[in-house]
Parts: sequence; structure tokens; C-alpha cells
Amino acid sequence: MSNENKLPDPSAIKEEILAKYPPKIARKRAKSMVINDPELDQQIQSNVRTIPGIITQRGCTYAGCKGVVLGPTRDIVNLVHGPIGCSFYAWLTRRNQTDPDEQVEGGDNYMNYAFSTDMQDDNIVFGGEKKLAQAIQEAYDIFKPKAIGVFSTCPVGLIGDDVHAVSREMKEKLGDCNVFGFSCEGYKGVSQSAGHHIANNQLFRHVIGLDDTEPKHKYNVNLLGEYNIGGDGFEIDRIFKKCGINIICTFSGNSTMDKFANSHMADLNLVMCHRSINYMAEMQETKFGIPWFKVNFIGAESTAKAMRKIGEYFEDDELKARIEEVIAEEMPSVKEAVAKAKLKSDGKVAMLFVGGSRAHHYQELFGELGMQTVSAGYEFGHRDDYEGRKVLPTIKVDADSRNIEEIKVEKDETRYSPRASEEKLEALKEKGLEISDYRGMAPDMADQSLIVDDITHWETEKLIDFYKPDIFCAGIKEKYVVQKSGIPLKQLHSYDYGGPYAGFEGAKNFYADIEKILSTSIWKKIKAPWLNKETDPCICAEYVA
Ligand code: CFM
Repeated sequence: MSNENKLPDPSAIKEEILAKYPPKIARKRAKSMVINDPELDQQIQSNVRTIPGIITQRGCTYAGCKGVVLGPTRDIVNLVHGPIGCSFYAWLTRRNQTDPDEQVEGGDNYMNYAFSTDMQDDNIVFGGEKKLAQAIQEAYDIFKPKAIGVFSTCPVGLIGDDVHAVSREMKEKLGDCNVFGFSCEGYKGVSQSAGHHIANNQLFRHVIGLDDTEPKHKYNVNLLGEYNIGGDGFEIDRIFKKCGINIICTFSGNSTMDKFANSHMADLNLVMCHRSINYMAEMQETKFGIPWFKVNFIGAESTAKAMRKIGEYFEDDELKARIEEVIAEEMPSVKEAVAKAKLKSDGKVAMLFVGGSRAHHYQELFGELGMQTVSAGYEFGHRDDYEGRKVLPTIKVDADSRNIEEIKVEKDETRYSPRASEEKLEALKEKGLEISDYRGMAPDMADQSLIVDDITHWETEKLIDFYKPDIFCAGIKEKYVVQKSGIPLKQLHSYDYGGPYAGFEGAKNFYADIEKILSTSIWKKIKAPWLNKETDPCICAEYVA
């Protein structure tokens, strides 16, 4: 990515934004709004509580656990212990896809169901454990699934139902069904990030390592942090297959219980979304000796780079040659597509405010289109996602992060086997392959670009006025407000109705969709209703201390 163009200095707009907040809040928000200098180590406050009353983009811990990490797994019954709303609003809205026909056996697919204990007032008053046991039994009787995951919603934690005890009892009673619970109450952490961690822990405890079958392929990897939104995972699978590399398990797009159970037999872990799944990479490394490195399949160039890194790791000339062949086959149509889209996109400006990884990953795709990301941020990333893993030892553990269990993992006495020697890993590092590392988003962003963590609604409005971006990328909650301001919004969570955007084919889809968005003049013709003062008096509010 080019850091050559110096961007307009945003310090005045930053001051203007902060001036509207009460002093204490202004001081706090100032630490989460950083004018980037890629040469400096700047601290970006993140993973802290959202200020009450501020409109945030964030979701809850339950969403991160049930929706994000376990949601895309097709043959685990995901049973939500809670009121029905928590299930209804999490029912297939993330567009994670799965392919239940890919195996002759084990083609079960429960993703289109919404399983809930449907807690009522009397369960809140008298406890919901009996109802939970009944629901597990009922799901088992109807579907005979291999596994049932039980997800706690806020009231479960408040009334003290023990989902783990009920899960243990039911696992014993049923005999051939792995039942495990998650203490992922919505309020448990400051965002969905806590839910990712909880999900990683329980998957590691209850599922990983259950099946020691040796893989039959020569090169075996897991892809961590790829959730198959809009079919991204399918496109990555296609590329790996073409290169002759076997993905044992994708965590967790298009995944199954059996793939998780066998994933510890891989030679290498590839981390796509660092935020949601770095825990799994670390735990598998410690227990089984599987090294990991960061990859990005968003962007055709990044995809080629990731595949080459894998070739380097396996140190096999035949594999490296095959990877080069595949890249050479895929690239011509990519180049053609980007040249066409660039006629519209070159020199345009984007702002990206997405969860914990995509605000970084998608800067690559915009870069390929000749577009610059002037401002970006995560909803719930941690400092390491901005500043790189080098800051991990200096991150302060506060009361909120202490609340999330850190499981103690040790070498597996019989199954630990280092897949690569220390010397080999060192040699790869010398070659520039960042083993067990992630540099974060800030070093890749332009000088004077504005990084904002957990951006607020007020900040969004002011920054749109300041930057007048050609496109704003965020989610459904932001979409219509931004569009009413005359700026097109592309959803980077669900991809609206589009995708895949990963890999080579995905990049072409993205170029075409962005070209379409930039080619329409409709947004400039829109006048926000709140600007029409005669018919719609402006709604304003003042902070009262
Ligand atoms: Fe990882 Fe994700 Fe993301 Fe994420 Fe998410 Fe998502 Fe996201 Mo929405 S796992 S951090 S919790 S890349 S659901 S597939 S798009 S916020 S940037």
C-alpha cells in the first residue's frame, strides 16, 4: 500500500468533534482517535467500555460467541438458552454459507434452524435449568446431532443457571452426543470480542483433538478466522485445491464437528482474522506444536502473497511451482477487471469502519482499485490489531478483560510434535515471513490518516463532512444514515447481497461492485430529511451534566 500521499491534517476536525463532548468523555475519546504516523509507535486506546449514551457500532459477547465463531458450523446444534429475541435476531443474518452436500456422510445442516429455550418470566424467577435440559433432550430426540452447544444470554448469568452442569449431565445421559456450554452472556465483555475468546476456549476444551486420524494429503493446513461470508471460504477452498493443499478445517466457515476434532493434525495454521481466533492458533501451537502465520485473502495481490508464503513454509519446489502456475492462470482476468474498474475508482477515497479485521484487510482491495483509505477503525479490535503483536506484553489487563477466562494450555505429552524446527522457523523469519506475528493495521495506513476505535455516530457524521468520502464501508446499522448524507455505503459485514470478495474471483466481484457504486449519481441527489428544516425540524440534543 502506498503511504506516499500525505492526507489532509485532521487535527482541527478532531478538536471540533471532541469539543462537543463533556471534558471527561472528550479525554477518553481523544485516546481512541489517533492521527496516524506509520513511522511512530502510537498507542490507540481500544477494547475498553463504550461510553453509555453514545451510539456505538458494537455488538455483544453472545453475538461474538454464538453468532461469529460457532454460527457457521453446520452440524452442531447451537442452542440458545435465553429469551427468543436473542435467537430471532441472530437467525442467519450474517450470510455465512455452508455446503452440506460436500460429504456423503455427515451432511447434516442445522444452520437454517433457530434453537432456543424461549425463556419466559417464570424461568427467570424460578430458574431455567430444567427447561434447558428438556430442550437438549428434545433437540437430541429429533435430530440426533453429534454435538449440541449451549449459549448463555444475559438473563442466564443474572439468575445463575449453570449451563455447564446441565451440559455435563446431558452429555452423560445421551452418551453419543457431545454437549458443552458457553458462558457468553451478552454483558460479559465490552464487545463481541470477549465472545470470540470464550468460543475459542470451549472449542479447544471440548472438541479439538478428539480425532487423531492421520490426514491422507501431503500438505495439511487449517484456515483460522474465515467465516465464509458470501462464499469467501468456497473461493479460498478452490484456490487451495488447485494448488494441491488440503484444508483440514476452516474455523469456522463451512466447518463441521469432525473437521474441528481432527484439526490438530495439521502442519500449519493460517490466521485470516487475527482478532477472533488468534487464541486458537496460540493454543494449538502450545499443545500440539503447530506453527502459525498471518494471511490475508482479501485482495488479489494479498492472495498471491499468502499462497507464496505457504509455498515458502513447505519448502517444496514442486508446490512452489504449482502455486506460481495458479497465480499466473488467475491473474490475467484479475488485471483486466481491475483496469476496467479503475477508470471509475482511481484516486477515489474510502472510509472503513468494520469489526476487528476487515477495516485492515479491505484496504488492500481498495488499494488495488487506486483508492485511498483516509480513515478507518475497528469496532472491537485490541491494541495488537492496530499496533501489532509487539505491544501484547504492554497491554494493561483491566477488570473487563480479567473477566474472560484465559485457559492454561500445556504441551500434550504424547501428541506434541513440532511441525517445524526452531532453525527452520528462524530461517523463514529471516526471509521476511512473519511467524506467529501480526503487524497490525496502523503501519499499513497513510501518514495523517485518522484511526478511530469504536467510532461513535457523532464522529461518523463529522468525519463524513470533513473527508467527503466516495464510499463508506460499515454495517447495516450505519447504512441508511450514511446514505441519507449522500454517501454510498457498502456493507463489509454481510456484503449486502454480494460476494464472495476473497481470493481472485472475489477480487473481481469486488471491483465490479465498487465500480457500480461509484458510477451511480443517485446519492448526490438525495437530501437528508433532517436537512429540510421547513418540513422536518432538526432534532438536536444538548448534554446536561
Ligand atoms: Fe473477524 Fe469476521 Fe471481522 Fe469478526 Fe464480525 Fe464478520 Fe466483522 Mo461483522 S470475525 S473481526 S466479529 S473478520 S461478523 S466475518 S464482518 S464484525 S470485521
